[in-house]
Amino acid sequence: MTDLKTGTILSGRPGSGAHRVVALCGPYLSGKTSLLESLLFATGAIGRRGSTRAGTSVGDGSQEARKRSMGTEINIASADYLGDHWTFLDVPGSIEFQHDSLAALAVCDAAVIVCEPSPERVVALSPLVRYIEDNRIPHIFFVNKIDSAEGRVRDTLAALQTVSSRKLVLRQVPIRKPTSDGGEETIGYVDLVSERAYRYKSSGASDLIEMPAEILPRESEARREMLETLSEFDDKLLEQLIEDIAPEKSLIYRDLHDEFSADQISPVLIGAGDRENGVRRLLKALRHDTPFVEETAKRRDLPSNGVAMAECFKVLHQAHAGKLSLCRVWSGSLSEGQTVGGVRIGSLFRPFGQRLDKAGEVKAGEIVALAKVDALSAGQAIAAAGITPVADFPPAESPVFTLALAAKNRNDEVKLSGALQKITEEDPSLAYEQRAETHELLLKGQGEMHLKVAVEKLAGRYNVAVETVPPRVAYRETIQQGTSQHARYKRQTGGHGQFADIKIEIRPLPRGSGFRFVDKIVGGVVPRNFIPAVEEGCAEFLKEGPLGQPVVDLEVTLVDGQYHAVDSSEMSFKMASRIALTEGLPKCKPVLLEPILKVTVAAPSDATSRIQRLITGRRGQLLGYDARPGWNGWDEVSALMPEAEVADMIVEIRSVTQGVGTYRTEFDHLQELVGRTADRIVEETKKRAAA
Ligand SMILES: Nc1nc2c(ncn2[C@@H]2O[C@H](COP(=O)(O)OP(=O)(O)O)[C@@H](O)[C@H]2O)c(=O)[nH]1
Ligand SMILES: [Mg+2]
Repeated sequence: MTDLKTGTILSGRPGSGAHRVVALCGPYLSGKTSLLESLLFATGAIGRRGSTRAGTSVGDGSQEARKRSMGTEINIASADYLGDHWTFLDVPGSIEFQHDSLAALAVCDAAVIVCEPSPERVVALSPLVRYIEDNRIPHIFFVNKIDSAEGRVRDTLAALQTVSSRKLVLRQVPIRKPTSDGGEETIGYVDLVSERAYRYKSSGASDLIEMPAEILPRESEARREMLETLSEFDDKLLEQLIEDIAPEKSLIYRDLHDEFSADQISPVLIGAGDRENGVRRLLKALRHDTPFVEETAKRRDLPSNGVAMAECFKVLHQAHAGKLSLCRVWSGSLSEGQTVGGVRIGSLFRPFGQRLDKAGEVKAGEIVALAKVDALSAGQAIAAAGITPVADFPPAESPVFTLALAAKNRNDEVKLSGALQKITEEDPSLAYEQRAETHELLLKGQGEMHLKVAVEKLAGRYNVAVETVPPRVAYRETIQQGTSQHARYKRQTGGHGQFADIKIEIRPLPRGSGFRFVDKIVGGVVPRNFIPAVEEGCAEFLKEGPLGQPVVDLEVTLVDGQYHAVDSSEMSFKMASRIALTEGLPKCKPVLLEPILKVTVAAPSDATSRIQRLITGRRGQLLGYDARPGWNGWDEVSALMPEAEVADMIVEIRSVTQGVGTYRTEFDHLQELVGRTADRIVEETKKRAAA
């Protein structure tokens, strides 16, 4: 097929047997997995339409997903439709599992954004739409659940336009009918290009019906809008509209195709995914307008020269199959036993829900699971040059929620670290880290549910039971005044004894100074070789001060001392400095220091005042707010907040922003903490030390 505007030859043609990939994305519960089920049923890929509610759908088949009736991982299934091969990537909608959607979007030819028929819910789409636009991914909006829509489609359309910088083109208008209870229901639709009316059925293709007379004014208004938008990118159509010539359908279809694949417009379709309404209309739009693999490879700057090349977008670790690298083949083909870039390709599988179908060979455009290619992980490609990173693959989001983790059974610790390595390779937005300051193993991710599912995976798939607790804050302590302290360590046990005598001065230093040791010994009252031992003894003691925390920002000066020619040793001077600090520090008004973070919260502007209240309610000090750069209708609020108050803040931020608000932090300073909170922390630290 030739692109009529640019003259370039396009390889694929609907019906040519090409392999295309469509991502189904959108908010949690908008109906993506139900839509997948209908797409598979309508194309004959499955013989029975299951449901997510009953736990019988192809998607969401993992134990974690079934338990919640909610997607926690990408679902993959393929179907043949009118001579083409389609793979659908149904991704979790929850922002906490967003990494899988970004990975799916990286390898798709087009995205279907499944949304609720409600203007109020549109804001939840904004980060997703923005990501899709930034990456120039052609996308269709599918306004779902039209059966239960209360408002009008045009209101949802207007709301969608506020989060979309591409021109939206409504391709269908609903046919509505009054119900017995005084409301209205959608019984079908008019296709605005063909100007045909259809009546929905509870299953199967909609029936062609006569155009209802009362819909005509709305239909011609919506059609006019559609044509006007398309004409913004096509002068020929514009001329015809100006001269009042009715455009040929073929011209309208061509404009829809070209402007969609060039990511200039986004078509808007309507339907009800769980009952196949509008599903065939969606399939047809995809069939005509979805770019082919070569075009997508070109958009991504990936090779499409016929030489084998596949990009891994997700890793799965399975009990039987071992490591599976889910890939899209961008160019050439892959077959079992072939060597690509020095790496031997073992078994190949086509994923279908939870099933893996063995494949001998896969072609450009397909989604395939490569078994046991250890070195191939998400964001890497396998090609003639070996395994190399892909430049524009989405990086993992930084974590916003953390828990401390421990194996319930101490013997499981080795198993735990192996399992963590696997689940974080499957999901790079999950991370773990041993934190030296608090001696905790931290699991970090995108929210409470995200970590809960990770913990379930550890137990369910790797048989490692773990306990989680909120992570400890890395408190410090310091002193508020100085003192002089004398200490003598003397022991006489059998043979030769132990003797050391020192006099030190302790004084506070400004924040950020750490620990400083000064030696002011004159005349060799403490021999040179013992002085480092005094410093070491102090440093060791300062790891846990009178309040139970590491002591910082103080100076210890060794001013005087005595030694014994036989009994003194490094050991005895170390002991003397411990005694000096044990007795001296409590006289220096010790005080707790808590880490204060600079926090920047990003949220839609209508939530800004609620975000500010949330911050001040958590001992935060507001620094100001501003428009979020490049984000229409969003603000950024900045504040200084205690680390302890930030730990679970994401839960509240999400609840006041329909899930889309987010934040980032950086360490700012340590700040003195006194009063009841400080007393409680000291108390808890003591209890823990005693336990
Ligand atoms: N009324 C109605 N409900 C739907 C429709 N599509 C999905 N649902 C329901 O919405 C809920 C979420 O569906 P699901 O497909 O799991 O959503 P996902 O989170 O986007 O994958 C389920 O209870 C579905 O039965 C629809 O078109 N109409
Ligand atoms: Mg789902």
